[in-house]
Amino acid sequence: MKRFMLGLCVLLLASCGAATKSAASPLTIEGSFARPAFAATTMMQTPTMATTPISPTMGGGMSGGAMMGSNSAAYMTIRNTGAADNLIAASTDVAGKVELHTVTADGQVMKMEQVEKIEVPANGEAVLKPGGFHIMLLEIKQDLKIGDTLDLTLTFEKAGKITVKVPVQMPSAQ
Ligand SMILES: [Cu+2]
Repeated sequence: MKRFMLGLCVLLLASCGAATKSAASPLTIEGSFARPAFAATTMMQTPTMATTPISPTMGGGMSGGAMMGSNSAAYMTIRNTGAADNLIAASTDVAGKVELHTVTADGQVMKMEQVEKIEVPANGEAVLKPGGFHIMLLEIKQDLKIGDTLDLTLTFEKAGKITVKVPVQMPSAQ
């Protein structure tokens, strides 16, 4: 009987497409923000055309799109009161592509590198900040102005999907 109830819960959760924060989740997202960015499409297309997906970018995207596009990055602190978890993906409507990145030092040169996951230690926290782990927002589809808010859905290995409202602002300190 208990097993049946559990299965039912899983089914109910799965049927709820855009999942928000579960009350039972041990994870809390604090101090999130994203850098301002400008969508190249607003300069290239009329507003009506911008809302119509006339040229969907596939996979890595077209080189022209990548050249014209603008990038942003989202930062936050993920607090965990439970067992170890991993941030494995993120998505948002305002970006064509979202990647998990870190910054590594190659001698004196700092460069960004894609990572498969960002660890959230048990009873600890993962800090995403400028110069370290971040969520890279590529192929920005609409202008991200200071004061705007974007919906960012984080996918965790154990906790599942959590959607957070991320304000657009300049990083206060490096
Ligand atoms: Cu990056």
